[in-house]
Amino acid sequence: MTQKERYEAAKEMYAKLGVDTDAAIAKLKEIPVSLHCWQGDDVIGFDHDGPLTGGIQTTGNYPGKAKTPEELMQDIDEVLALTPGKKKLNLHACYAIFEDGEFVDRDKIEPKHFAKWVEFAKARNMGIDFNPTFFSHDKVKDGLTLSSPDEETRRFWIEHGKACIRISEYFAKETGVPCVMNIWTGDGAKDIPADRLGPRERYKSAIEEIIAEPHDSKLVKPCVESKVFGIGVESYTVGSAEFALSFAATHEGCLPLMDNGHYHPTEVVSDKIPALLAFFPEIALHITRPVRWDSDHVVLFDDETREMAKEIVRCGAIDRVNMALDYFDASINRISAWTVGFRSWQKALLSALCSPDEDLRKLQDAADWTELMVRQEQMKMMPFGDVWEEYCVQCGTSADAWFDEVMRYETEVLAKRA
Ligand code: RNT
Ligand code: ZN
Repeated sequence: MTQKERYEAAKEMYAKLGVDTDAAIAKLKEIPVSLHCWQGDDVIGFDHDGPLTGGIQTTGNYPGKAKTPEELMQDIDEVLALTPGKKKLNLHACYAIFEDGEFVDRDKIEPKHFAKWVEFAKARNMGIDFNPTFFSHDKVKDGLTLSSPDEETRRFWIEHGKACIRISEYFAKETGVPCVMNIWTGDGAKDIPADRLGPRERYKSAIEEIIAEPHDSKLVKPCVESKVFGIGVESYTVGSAEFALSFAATHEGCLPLMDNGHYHPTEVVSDKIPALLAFFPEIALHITRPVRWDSDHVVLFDDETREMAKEIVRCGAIDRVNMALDYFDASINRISAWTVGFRSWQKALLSALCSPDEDLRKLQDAADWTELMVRQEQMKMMPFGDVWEEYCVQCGTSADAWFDEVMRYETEVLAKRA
């Protein structure tokens, strides 16, 4: 059978269950997913020489990581060519591009330091999402930034956040696509604190100052990302789940951002998505793969990834959930890591779009849990691979031949890097 014949056969099987695979494919082509630039260089950026800090860690030293803006852009282009689907570009402030000999600290960065990224994104028809970088910097004092008791430290980071609001608005105006600006800090304590409220009160008013920076709320969507703990920050996290959720709930225009690596291991973000959708007009996600902790392994087409996509789709919330990838593996070929992760989320979305949700919901409402179980199990055996292949072909990529290209790129480009 040819690929087309296999797709036609699959389409017919799905149609018998009331699923229109052509419509699912067409829909997925419109869903923007934010591709994080930081898989390409192990979350380093271009504005400092020091190590990655803030309680996050990359492990591994696979050769060929991008060390300059040109290399990173070249690598992103490679990933764009290898992945189907609509993308936004997700940048961190530490990826500012300075002129030769120029250095501007994070409290003073300006839109012009991201002009090259705007040019890059526009030429590829992508919107841009943004993140102030509250880590890997010598102004992180005793593990704290926005919640620091030291006035000068806090001020520096508030100014950084405000500068990032201005840059986010610039991105939105230039690209014509709203910019999601995510605030995450690794602020916390390694050991048992004496004061858990003080840092949270300072964090709260600092974020309030940042989002008070004048901006058009249709163009800039500030988010707060929570976390349970970080490496070296095991006992106390200022921006905990309750803190971030309460902040977003009480501040108009501020979105809660859930990273599925940031909860206790038995909690699942798939269940939290509909809980938040009952209250927030929009939410944001960082899609990752936690292995025992917030390890940021490459996203796979695994059960929880699929479950998260299912919730977004069956809640009818595709337009209300801002989806971004967030993982960084330095132990394998980074282009392959990036590609596998992006493709996995695409697969999860496509498979969610190929589910007979209305029928399944009716079974639940009729309390027919017997048939519901049978139908849900039946869906797992459907010829989804043929639908996926058709989607890839329609998007001008291949379902599995992409890896040969990664290997060519490794030999001809990555291996030649210093
Ligand atoms: C860290 C958070 C945060 C970062 C990125 C680089 O635990 O997940 O989102 O991974 O901003
Ligand atoms: Zn995250």
